[in-house]
Amino acid sequence: MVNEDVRTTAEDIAEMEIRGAATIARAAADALESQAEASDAESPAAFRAEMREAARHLRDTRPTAVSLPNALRYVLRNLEGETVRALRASATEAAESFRDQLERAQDDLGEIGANRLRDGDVVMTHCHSTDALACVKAALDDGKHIEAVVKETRPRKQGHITAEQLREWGVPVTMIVDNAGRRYLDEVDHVLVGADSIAADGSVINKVGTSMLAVSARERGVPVMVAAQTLKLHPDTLTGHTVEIEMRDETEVLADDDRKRLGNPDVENPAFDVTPPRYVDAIVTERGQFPPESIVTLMRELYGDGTTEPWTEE
Ligand code: RI2
Repeated sequence: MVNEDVRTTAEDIAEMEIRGAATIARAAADALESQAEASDAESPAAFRAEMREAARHLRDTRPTAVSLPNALRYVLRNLEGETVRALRASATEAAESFRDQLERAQDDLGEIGANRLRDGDVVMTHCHSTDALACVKAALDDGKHIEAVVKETRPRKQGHITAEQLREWGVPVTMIVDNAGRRYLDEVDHVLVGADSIAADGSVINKVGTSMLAVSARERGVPVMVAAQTLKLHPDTLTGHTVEIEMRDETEVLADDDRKRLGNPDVENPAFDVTPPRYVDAIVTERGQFPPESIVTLMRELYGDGTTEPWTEE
């Protein structure tokens, strides 16, 4: 029942060929659209069941970035119609409007984040976040000179993607290993990171290593700015749930041969960690900038009724 595009997208998300919370969300909406378009369901009920199954398949890939279930929820909730044809059209429309909102949100967020960056500022980045880089891009478009210290971000080295993008925009980049982060904090004006999920208490769930960087930044007096569209707000945390931290394959940390040579130590590979709100200065969204402790008001406004799981079987 699950269409080939959905399978491929799910695999690509799991393997991180498609990565980054916003990009994952967009790919998930595209995949549901393609499921709808290819569907040969003979009744509205069968069509809806197919869409739910496709959503579950996508949902099961990576557990931490809430943009994925938020995207699936958006498309499934906007399915409307009494015929398969009408339902199919509503899926396409929902996916299109989701993509539009996503793009607009990132642009608006970038403008707001850019207001925090002054001409000549140096930012330190961790991992690769399109939301965070949207702030740098908007500052560059405003004519500001921005430089960057880019942490490589082990184990997947997503800092390389950040460095490449910044260099394309002409930003001077200094690449450092993660362990050099504290040393270089004296030379930067902002720590600028993205988020995979934001909890109701303002905790930021982002690439593992973010919390260590934020604690050091607080100690050094460097402000920590988190760029995160409202799609990253995690509605389940309004009702006391915690955000599941993805544990990835151990070979990302230590290749099998090396592990054997070291006497087969245990290896753990959490992809994300939790930065408590007291180490974060501002969460920048497309709806404005918020101190982390007050993000819950926005979350209630946008996702107050949002913990339903429309992909579960009826
Ligand atoms: P945007 C990434 O996770 C990083 O943790 C990054 O900060 C976050 O997604 C947000 O990315 P991964 O998918 O949505 O590389 O801002 O594990 O692009």
